[in-house]
Amino acid sequence: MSILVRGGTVVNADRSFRADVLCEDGRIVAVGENLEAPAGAEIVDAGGMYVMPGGIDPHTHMELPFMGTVATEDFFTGTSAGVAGGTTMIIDFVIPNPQQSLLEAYRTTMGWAEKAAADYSFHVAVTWWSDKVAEEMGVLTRDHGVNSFKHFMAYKGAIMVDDGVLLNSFGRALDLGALCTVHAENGEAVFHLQKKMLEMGITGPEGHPLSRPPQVEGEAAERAISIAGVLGAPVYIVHVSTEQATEAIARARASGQRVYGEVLAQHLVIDESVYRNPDWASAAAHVMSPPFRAKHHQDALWAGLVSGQLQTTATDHCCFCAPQKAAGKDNFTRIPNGTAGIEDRMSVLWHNGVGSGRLTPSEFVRITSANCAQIFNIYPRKGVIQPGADADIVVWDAEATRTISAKTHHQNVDFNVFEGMEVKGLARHTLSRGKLVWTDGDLRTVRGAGRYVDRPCYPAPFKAIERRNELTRPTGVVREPAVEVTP
Ligand code: URQ
Ligand code: ZN
Ligand code: ZN
Repeated sequence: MSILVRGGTVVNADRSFRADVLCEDGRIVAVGENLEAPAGAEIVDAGGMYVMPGGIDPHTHMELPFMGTVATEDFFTGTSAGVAGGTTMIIDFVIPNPQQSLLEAYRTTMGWAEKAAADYSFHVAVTWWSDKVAEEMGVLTRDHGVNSFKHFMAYKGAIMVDDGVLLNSFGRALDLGALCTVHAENGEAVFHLQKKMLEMGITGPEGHPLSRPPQVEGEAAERAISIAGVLGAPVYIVHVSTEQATEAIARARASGQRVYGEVLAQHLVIDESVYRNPDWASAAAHVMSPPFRAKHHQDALWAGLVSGQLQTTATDHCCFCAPQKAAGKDNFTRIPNGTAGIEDRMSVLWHNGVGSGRLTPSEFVRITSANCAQIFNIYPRKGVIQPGADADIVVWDAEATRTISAKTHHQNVDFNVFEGMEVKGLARHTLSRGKLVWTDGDLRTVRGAGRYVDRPCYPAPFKAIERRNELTRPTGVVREPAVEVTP
């Protein structure tokens, strides 16, 4: 089955150039000018449009059981909404209950994901520690293509882990050549402030940001970076929402530490005023963690993306409808945390990034696809338009506009945090492994067509081997143990 994407401008992370793209059996087989269409090939007219690698969203939670309920978006509807917006792969999460086998949770979540319409992979969360957890991390990396492990420093009493677990898990991941990712909020501080808000009679959604001030994220980001630094382990901070965390990442990177930062499309354009909306349901619909912030944090996040201090964008797509959010009607701490974004991330970033002059089209590809593929070790299979890559392609119409609304989105949720935003730039056609799954507003996804994407562990350079040898000079000065980085 051949498909020829003709007449467009290919945009990769490194350059843009006029070329046709020929795909066969799910892969890109040729990129060049005036390509011949094989007999029977399907033709996609990309004239006057960009042809980019499909977006990769490294942070979603399809059908997540959380806070006493289950997210309404499942792997089929969520990946379908994704391709409608130009995203062709997700990295979702396996989140074991504390004391639950990681492998058992992995198998259960893999079962849910069989219905996916586009490709997917999983970060596996370490929510407790034992020799068994360490052993299963090894099995997951060796036999199941997992190269990233997630850690929640928030959600006390549920999935929060302490510094001891971080040290054990980061160290184990380093030995395995896997990357650790972190939800960086000080969960003890959140718990303390939540109690304080309720004691003060603040029970509405406005209490949510008050119980998670920016310092709560800044401190946790610093701590996660320090712990990783002690071990010489790389670390990836998810949903960075504050100036403080952005600066912590920038300082660490400037010192040569391998730290990555991820930004949600939502945090770039929505601010904390949403929590003061007199409409309770609307304010509650915006309850997610970390919360939306004062506008000046958005400037820091954009600066982080433009400067390269922050590398990826995501959505933390985690959907709860009004009746579910209403569980917190009298107590904001019971509002299920999460918002949607997978269908709108690419348009929101194009409109506010490229449309505003902050980003070039190539930089847009970097932060929506290529950087994620490289960090999670699936490049150049994903994240680039070149022969041999999977034919995950979005034909991007930079001149078309649309108004975002829950009334028209394909996401299985009754609220859209970007409601009413007019955006310029949208996915005109989307190919998932060479199949046209979205074209001119027609969604053609097939349940179960998505495939699990193995992500191999990293080579040695991530392993900083610290030699413990006390070196003394005649002056008796003890030098720092030499740190050897394997070639
Ligand atoms: O914290 C997360 O990333 C999950 C539980 C989704 N919810 C949220 O508010 N971000
Ligand atoms: Zn999180
Ligand atoms: Zn999340």
